[in-house]
Amino acid sequence: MTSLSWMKLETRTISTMMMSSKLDDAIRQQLAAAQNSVIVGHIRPDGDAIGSMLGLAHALRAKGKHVDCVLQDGVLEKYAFLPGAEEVLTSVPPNYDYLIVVDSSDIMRTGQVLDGLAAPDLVIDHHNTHDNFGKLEYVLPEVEATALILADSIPKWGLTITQDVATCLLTGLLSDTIGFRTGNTQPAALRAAADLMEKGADFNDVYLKTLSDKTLAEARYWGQGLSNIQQNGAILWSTLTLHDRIISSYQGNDDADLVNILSSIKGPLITILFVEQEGGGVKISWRAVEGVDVSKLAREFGGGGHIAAAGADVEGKLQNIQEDVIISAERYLKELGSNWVERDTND
Ligand SMILES: [Mn+2]
Repeated sequence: MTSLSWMKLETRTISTMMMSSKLDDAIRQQLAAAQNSVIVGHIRPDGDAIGSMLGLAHALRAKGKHVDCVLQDGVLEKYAFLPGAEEVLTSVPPNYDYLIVVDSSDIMRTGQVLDGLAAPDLVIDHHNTHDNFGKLEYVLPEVEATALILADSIPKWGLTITQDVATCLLTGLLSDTIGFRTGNTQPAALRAAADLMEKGADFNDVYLKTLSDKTLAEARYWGQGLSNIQQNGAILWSTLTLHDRIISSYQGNDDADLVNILSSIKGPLITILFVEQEGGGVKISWRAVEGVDVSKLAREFGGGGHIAAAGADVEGKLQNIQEDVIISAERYLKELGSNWVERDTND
């Protein structure tokens, strides 16, 4: 395990170094020239997508720029407290001169809002399954959150971290690290959070609203998901059906972060959550312990993400998809198991 953590640190150092100052210069010039930007985040937006999008928007607006923010699914009620959340659009307005996409591993993650448009001018992301789709790509797969990349880069790009920027970026950072709980959390993330506090972000308020506060409907929806838990060997999974959503009066089409509760259950190597979607299809989330790479499994089903946390949207019937996904996880663990044995023998 020690060697794994060391490798992670190495990768991050190398990828950060590879992010050349030439690229930062190009972005600074382009942002300075742009007058009317659009920033797009991903479908079923989480705190990092919303916080990164709004944070960058506030930084550009502070320079007198016009910026529109676009999320196909809009902003969840829990993030309505963020400055600028009320102005988020659900489609791209005409006549923009600069298009930015944040926190999206591929163009499909943005939904249909970019259909028929030219490639984005700038893509900022941190997923290790990232597929390039922008004219400029600013991708650091080992950084904990897109918001953390921005906290680092906004000053380099000639912009200022105002109080509004700080509040939005801290939300993204706390959301993706689940309050600095994820295995990839590095000291720089904690330092960045301290800096954002000093720029005026209210840590306690952001923490409670992003990670702690629950509505009654969310609690009931969790209850459904918790009673649907199943386990087979090292794999634990649960399901949220459309029926679960209706009887708990939950309005979202996501898992209300139930996956974070499931992945806090000790024992399994892989945790999977299936969320049935309207019109057929299933949203799948994978979580893994250190040493297990679930982004590979998500890739098999057309999705992607991080080594320890990944997702996919799959068309088809819940039951069939569930069987296929669990079989694939079992097969992967079997392969991994034999590799571990081989490695031990070689050592
Ligand atoms: Mn993210």
